[in-house]
Amino acid sequence: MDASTLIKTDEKTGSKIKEPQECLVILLNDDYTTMEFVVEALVAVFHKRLDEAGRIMLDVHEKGKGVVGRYPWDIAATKAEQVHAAARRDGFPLRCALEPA
Ligand code: TYC
Repeated sequence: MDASTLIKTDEKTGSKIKEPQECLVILLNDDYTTMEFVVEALVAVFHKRLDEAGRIMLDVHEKGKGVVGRYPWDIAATKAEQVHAAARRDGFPLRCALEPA
């Protein structure tokens, strides 16, 4: 077992199941959010350096989506919500998705 999985016992079958403890935050491209806003969000919410934030933003812009980072589920959900709230506030449709690491 690595540090990203938690062994739990299935209540019905008694079998051991592995539950992912961490997840990836995936940033999704759209046609409306400004590049500047995305870079600022990556710096403010994910504490990326400016050069790294710019690289992630451009990668997502070109490929459609990209990994921002790997976090425990609750921290990832909070960060995604912070991005969504800031985007809503500024009228942008920017979205993040979470997926098991
Ligand atoms: N595609 C956007 C634009 O051209 C920029 C953008 C990049 C938006 C990354 C979202 O996750 C994103 N203004």
